[in-house]
Amino acid sequence: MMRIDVLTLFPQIFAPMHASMMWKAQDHQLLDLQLHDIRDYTQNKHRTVDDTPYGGGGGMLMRVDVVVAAVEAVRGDDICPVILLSPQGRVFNHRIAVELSQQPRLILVCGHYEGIDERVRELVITDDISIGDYVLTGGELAAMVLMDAIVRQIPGVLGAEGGADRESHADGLLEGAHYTRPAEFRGLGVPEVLKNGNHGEIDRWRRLDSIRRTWHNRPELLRHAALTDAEKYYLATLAMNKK
Ligand code: 4G3
Repeated sequence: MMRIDVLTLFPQIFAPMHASMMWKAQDHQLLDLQLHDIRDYTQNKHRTVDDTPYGGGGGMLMRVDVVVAAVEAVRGDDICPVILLSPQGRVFNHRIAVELSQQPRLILVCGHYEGIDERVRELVITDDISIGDYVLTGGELAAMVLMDAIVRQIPGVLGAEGGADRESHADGLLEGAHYTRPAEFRGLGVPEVLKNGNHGEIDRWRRLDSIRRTWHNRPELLRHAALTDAEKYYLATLAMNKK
């Protein structure tokens, strides 16, 4: 069973983690999710967690003494990744999700205000991760994005929709088009190849459609994709036709 500890000033924001796939993972004892209120680790009577930055410039920063006390109390003597969600981190992706899903324990630290005293990183943070190039009011939504992507990689969490290895990004490409009934809707049909039952042909069509979509939406991903000669030829025809 994987354990995830989340340190936050707003444990209430994590209510969605008690529903859906995240709930199933906990109910099936594949995940032990523990929420911790950082404010419980303050020493002063006003329970202050933030202060003004040295050098001025406005805004508030999370205090090093409070955050380090919280992390150390939660971590105990364990050695495990302690991840800060921040816009300054390395950008999260599928590969990082798979790697982190193999850890027995993770600690996620959610910052608030304009950031966090740099000494928190020096003392207790092992990994600084961002979910993308934008700023949020806190790390909580980023932590939930991380947890969802990580937990769905744990064997047994996904049901029939499982096989997390044949989905978008698993092979470095985007997924192509999918269709279900009805066979015709507002004059739009379904590609004939998907209805003829020839699974070799279907697999080849899906692979090319995956390449087509990646070319249109995320061409930079194709630089690292392993393509056969036939697939490279198809890509070259896309590049010529601009279709
Ligand atoms: C730490 C994460 C936390 C430092 C957090 C701001 C965006 C992301 C915060 C800091 C965040 C992200 C809280 N905003 N892109 N805000 O993953 O400067």
